[in-house]
Amino acid sequence: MSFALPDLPFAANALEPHMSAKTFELHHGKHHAGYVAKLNEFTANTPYAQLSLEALIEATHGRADAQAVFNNAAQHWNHSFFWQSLSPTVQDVPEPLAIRLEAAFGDVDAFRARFVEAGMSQFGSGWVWLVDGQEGFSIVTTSNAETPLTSGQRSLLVCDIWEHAYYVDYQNRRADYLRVFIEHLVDWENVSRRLSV
Ligand code: MN3
Repeated sequence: MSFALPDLPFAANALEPHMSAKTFELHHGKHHAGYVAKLNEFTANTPYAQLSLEALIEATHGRADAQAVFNNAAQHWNHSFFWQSLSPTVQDVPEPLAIRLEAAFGDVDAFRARFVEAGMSQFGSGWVWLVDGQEGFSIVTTSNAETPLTSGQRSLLVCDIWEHAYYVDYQNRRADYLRVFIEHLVDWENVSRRLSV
C-alpha cells in the first residue's frame, strides 16, 4: 500500500481572494505532496507500509527512532483534514453545532475570537483545532506535525498555522489570516458531519 495525495475538494482558485491559487499550488502541490512523497520513501518495504495512515501515526508517535515517519504521516493526515475544513462559500453554523459552541464558549463569536487567540499564542509552526473530548468542545494547538489524533480527542476543525499556509497571501499577518479563516472559510457542514459520525 502506498499513500496518495488527495485532490483538493475545490478548484485551486475557488477561495480567492481569501486564499489564492498560488498558495494552493505551493501548499497542496509542493508542501503536502512533499510529505506524501517522503512518507512513501520512508515506509517502502517496511511493515509500516501495511498500516492505515491513522494506525501508522499511532504506531510512530513519540518514538525517537520513527520521528521522520511520524512527521510525514501526521503532516499528510493534518493537511488532508485541513483541505476538508475549507469551504469556497461562506457557511452559517448549523444550529446543533451552534448550541454546542455556545455551551463551550458562550457564543459563536466568542468561539471565533478564542480560536484566533489560540492560533496567535502558538509559537512557531503548528495547528489550531476545535476538538471534542470527554470535557466537551475545546480549542487546542499542536506544534509542528503533532495532531489530536494521538490524544484520543475527536478533531472537528483545523487551521494550518505554519507560515507556508499564509505567507504568500498575508505575509507575517497571522492574525488577519486566522480571522479570515474563521469568518469566511470554514466548512461547517463538514464539521457537523464529523460530530455526528
Ligand atoms: Mn501546511
